[in-house]
Amino acid sequence: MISLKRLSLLMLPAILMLLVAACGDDDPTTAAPTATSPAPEPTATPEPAPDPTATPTTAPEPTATPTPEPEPEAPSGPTTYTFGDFVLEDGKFELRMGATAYFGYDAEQRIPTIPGLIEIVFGPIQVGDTISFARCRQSGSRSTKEHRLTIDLFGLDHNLYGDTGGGPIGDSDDTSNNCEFTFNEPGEFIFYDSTDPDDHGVAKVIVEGEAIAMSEPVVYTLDELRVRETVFELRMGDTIAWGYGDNPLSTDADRIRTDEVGDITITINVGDSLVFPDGLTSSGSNLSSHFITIDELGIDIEIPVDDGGGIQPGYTITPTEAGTFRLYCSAHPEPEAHGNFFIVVS
Ligand SMILES: [Cu+2]
Repeated sequence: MISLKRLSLLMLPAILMLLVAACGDDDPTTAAPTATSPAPEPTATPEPAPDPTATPTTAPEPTATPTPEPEPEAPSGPTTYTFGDFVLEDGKFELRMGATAYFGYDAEQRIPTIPGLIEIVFGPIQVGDTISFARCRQSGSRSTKEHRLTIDLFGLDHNLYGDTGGGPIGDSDDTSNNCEFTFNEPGEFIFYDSTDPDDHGVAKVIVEGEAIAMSEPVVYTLDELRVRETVFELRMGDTIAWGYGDNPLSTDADRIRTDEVGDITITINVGDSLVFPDGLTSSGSNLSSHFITIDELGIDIEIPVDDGGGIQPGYTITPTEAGTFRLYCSAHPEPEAHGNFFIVVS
């Protein structure tokens, strides 16, 4: 227990300081040095905690330390921008934002194009970045006809209208969601509808940076290669490439036939692979056996009338040199026998 007398002795310097501070109050420039000079004294008497003048003298120190906080610059790798749906409907596009705001658009916002007035602009993004949509689809209630999502860069011309054999690209429940686009070259890339190119307004992606050299070999997984009596048929499976995979000239979207599309042309790079999980097949209506032949690659495989469900499942073609290779039937080599099929390797 501290006696009242001792307490008053302890308080004396503090009271004196208060008086000094009060006298110099009207002149802050002179008050400042007097306030700091007796600073060591109150810190020496920590016991009288209620002394309010002791705390302000030490206060300026901690405020000085937080300012030089270093801000580490994170290395910026490729970015994936994730959106809700990209919707086509009569007369416009509509972008539905997801949980994240990008490019000046708010999260969960809906941005419809207005032809001539409002454009949807993704970007600028950097080369290597990905634009990912939950789905690319057409509106059921605001479409009176089939719409297509067409992006020349990716050879995409996808029918979005279920009633004519198409459907949305990408499913938010599907882990193999393919409604995302990675841009490996700079430029301005337009999303449009090949059935009415000027009727949806403008949606475009602006990509900046240096083009990425595409040195990675690409594996194209296709379903099967079929030789019919008078037709070659390429079954694309889920692959969309070379303008195939959803061809409007084909009755079945992923079956590309020489009697429907004319010449079939596949364009790949040296080292790329064409894989046919279901192998090489004949048609049940074939009358004689045929061949799948590519002279330059040393391929000459007979496809019997009864192929037993396909021969050589998983058949793979991996050209190791550039050239234009004609795939034909060595039993019926005339172009008109089965139509023309070219593999162009660069
Ligand atoms: Cu033949």
